[in-house]
Amino acid sequence: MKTALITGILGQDGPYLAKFLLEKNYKVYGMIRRYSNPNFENLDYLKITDKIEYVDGDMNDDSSLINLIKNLRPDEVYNLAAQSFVGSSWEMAKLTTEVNSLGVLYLLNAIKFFSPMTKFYQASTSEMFGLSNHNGSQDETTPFHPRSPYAISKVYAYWMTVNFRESFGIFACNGILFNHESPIRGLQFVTRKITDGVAKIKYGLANKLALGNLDAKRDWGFAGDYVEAMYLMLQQDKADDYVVGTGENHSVREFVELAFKYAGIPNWKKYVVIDPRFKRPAEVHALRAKWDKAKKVLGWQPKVKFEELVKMMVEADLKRYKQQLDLQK
Ligand code: NAP
Ligand code: F7E
Repeated sequence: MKTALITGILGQDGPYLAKFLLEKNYKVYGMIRRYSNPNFENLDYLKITDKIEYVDGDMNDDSSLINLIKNLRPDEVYNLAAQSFVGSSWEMAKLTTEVNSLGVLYLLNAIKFFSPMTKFYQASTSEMFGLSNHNGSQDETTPFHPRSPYAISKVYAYWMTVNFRESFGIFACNGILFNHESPIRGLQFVTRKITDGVAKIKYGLANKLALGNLDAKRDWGFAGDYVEAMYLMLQQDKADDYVVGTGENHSVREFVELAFKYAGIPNWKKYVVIDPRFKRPAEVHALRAKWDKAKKVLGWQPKVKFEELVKMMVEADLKRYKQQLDLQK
C-alpha cells in the first residue's frame, strides 16, 4: 500500500486529493495544525473524514515537519498548505512568506535529510505569471511577473522545488495550477463568494452582493479534475513542472451573470454593488492556461466546463441554505 502525506488537508484541494488517493488504495496522512477545534466540514462534504489518519504539523515549525517526514517516510508528499488568499497577502506579507516560502524549504530539507526517496508535489500557481500576458496564454516557458506578496512567496517555493531537484536529485515537481473551484471552495474567493451570495439572495437572507473588479479574467476549472494531474506528476519516470488549466478564460462579470441565471434570479445588476475594499493594490487582469504539456506527457485533461462548474456551485449553495432553512422550520 502506497503512503501519501497531504498538507492543507482541511482546505479545498486536500479533501479532493485525499478522496482520489483513497480510491487508489493509498494510506493517506493528513497534516493539521494544532487547533482546539479543527474544521472537518470539507472532508465531511466528501464523506472521507474517518478514512484519513491525522498528524500534527505546522508549516511554520520546521521540527514538526522533520518529525513527520522522519517517522512516516511517505512515498509521496503533496504540499497544499498555504496562506492562499491573494487579497490578504498584502496585509500579511510576512506570514504569507513564512508559510508559503520558508515552509516549503523546511519540508524539502526534511525530505533531503530523512527520506530522500519521497516524491514531492509543490502547489505552484498561475499567480506567478501575474502581468506576464505572453500573447494571451501562459505555459511552462512563460516568464514570471508576480503581482502580490502571495505570488512572490510562491515564486520562491517554485524555484526552491526546482533547485532541490537539480541539486540533490529529489523527485520534486511543481504543478502550476490555474484557478480551480468547487462547492467546498473557501468563501472569500470570488467564485464561492458569488454562489454563496446568490443563494442567500434567493432565500431572502441578503439583498446585496459586494464585489471588486468585475473585469478580471481567470481560467477557472474544477478542483476535482485538477487533483488527478497532481497525482499523475508524481507517477512519471522523471520529475518536472506542468501547467494545469482549461485553456478558456472568463470574466468575474460572466461568472456573476451565469450564477444569477442558474439560481433563477433575473436582473443581477439590481443586487451587485462595487465595493473598493475588494479591489487589489495590483491586479492580475487576465490569465489563461496553455496546458499542452500536461495533456501530452501526463495524458491529463479537464472534464468539467465553465458553465457546468458555475451550475454545480450554485446548486450546492442553494441546497445548503435550503437544508438550513428546512431545519429551522
Ligand atoms: P485552501 O483551501 O486555502 O487550503 C489551504 C490549507 O493550508 C488550509 O487547510 C490551511 O489550514 C492550511 N495551512 C495554512 N497555513 C498553514 C500552516 N502554517 N501550517 C499548516 N497548514 C496550513 O487552499 P486550496 O484552494 O485548497 O489550495 C491548495 C494549494 O494550492 C495552496 O497552496 C494554494 O496556494 C495552491 N493553489 C490553489 C489554487 C486554487 O485555485 N485553488 C491554484 C493554484 C495554487 P487551516 O484549515 O488550518 O487554516
Ligand atoms: O480572485 C477578482 C479579484 O480571490 C479572482 C487563489 O486560489 O487562484 C486564487 O487567487 C479575481 C481577482 O482568486 C472580488 O480581483 C472581484 O482578479 O477568487 P480570487 P485569485 O486571486 O485568482 C490562484 C490561482 C491561487 O493560487 C490563489 O491561491 O476576482 N474579484 N471581486 C474578487 N476577488 C475576491 N476574492 N473577492 C471579490 O469580492
